[in-house]
Amino acid sequence: MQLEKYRIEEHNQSLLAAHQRAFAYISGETEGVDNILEKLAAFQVAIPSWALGTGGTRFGRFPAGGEPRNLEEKIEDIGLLHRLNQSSGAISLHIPWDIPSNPSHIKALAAQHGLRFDAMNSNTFQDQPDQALSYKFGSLQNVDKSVRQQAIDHNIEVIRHGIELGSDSLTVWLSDGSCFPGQLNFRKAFQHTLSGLQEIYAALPDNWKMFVEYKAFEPNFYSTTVGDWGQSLLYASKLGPKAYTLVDLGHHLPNANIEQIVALLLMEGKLGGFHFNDSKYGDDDLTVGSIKPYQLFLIFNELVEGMDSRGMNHATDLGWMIDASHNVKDPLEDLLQSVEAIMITYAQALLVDRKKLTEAQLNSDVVTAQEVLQQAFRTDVRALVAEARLRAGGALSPIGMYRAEKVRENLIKERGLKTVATGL
Ligand code: PSV
Ligand code: MN
Ligand code: MN
Repeated sequence: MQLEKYRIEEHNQSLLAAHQRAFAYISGETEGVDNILEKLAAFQVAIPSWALGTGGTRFGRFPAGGEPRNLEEKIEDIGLLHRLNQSSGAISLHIPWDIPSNPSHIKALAAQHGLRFDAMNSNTFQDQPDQALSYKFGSLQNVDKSVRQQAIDHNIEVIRHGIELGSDSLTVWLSDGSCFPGQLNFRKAFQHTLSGLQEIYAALPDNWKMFVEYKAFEPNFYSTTVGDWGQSLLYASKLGPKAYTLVDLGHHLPNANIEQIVALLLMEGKLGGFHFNDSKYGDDDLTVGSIKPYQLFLIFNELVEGMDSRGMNHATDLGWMIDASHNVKDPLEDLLQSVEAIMITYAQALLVDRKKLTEAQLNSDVVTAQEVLQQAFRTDVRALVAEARLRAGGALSPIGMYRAEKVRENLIKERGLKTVATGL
């Protein structure tokens, strides 16, 4: 399915007058609009290869058809998203769900769509059909040395695939842990995991980073061996300068102050990347910004402040990825909504009057501090985000255009109604 340039232009023409009115208003109210537009245009959010099919948990999956049947088609789908929003210029692969059998062809195809390869993800949380040993009782933490070795070898193989594709980071998420008290020795589980990570770390090329993703619970419900940011930071600190903590928004205990975690990890130079999603209860993996948009804003506020204070480049110095997937929406529309929510929130965080906020903090003026934050959060920045997209060649209304062009219907025609993409 192709989205021709002229079709995007026609679509934009039909919405241009209304957009220009809204943009004229917000740009009149905002200082440094060009700078904000440049930052928005540079900001790219990676799409995981496993989010392109209708998601499912361990419960039902209700695919609506036209799902990508292989990695090539996944790249085409992300290419479509990127064409519409100009902000999804990267793909993140999960191995072995998406093994690139012909890496140079895959790399070239991605480049044709303007996509680069973001972090590679290993998978030692499921047993694969041809796998010698089981991860039932964990992978890197396992009491059996040969299981640990199998998990180490897999991660090194993932790095190898990543090198071929031009990726420069590895995300390690381990489901290791225990379901019952007494099942494992916490200290030994930590030490085994650390020494496994050390071997994987040793296989990283010089320019690579390793992201250690934490998660409070699930699938283990008593303990998790990389359970929170403290444990992740402990591993990352012991591993060395190429290792960082990765924050997945859904991986905290309820009501955790994620923005404070972000601020401190940035301060320590140990924040590596992000998995965006939203949740009400646990690791719900719902559309970004659909449940707690103010929390997302407070997180972005810390990101902007912390990155600026360290002279970091917002677009390139951290890994940004969506990690969301569920079973009621068209996955491509869902991803467009998630990316839009991220861009809107980023724009709002760029609007925060930092000088005034610092003054309010120094005067312990709590009311003004709150006013400053909420002034930015309550500003309708959608025309700024749309203008950045327009200038980059994207569609003024990505979802509007997706529907008008009947993308899903066309994908069903091309690929069939009964296709199921790999993933959870
Ligand atoms: C685990 O819940 C996780 O967040 C990890 O990032 C996995 O790689 C991903 O989800 C798989 O869906
Ligand atoms: Mn994740
Ligand atoms: Mn998760």
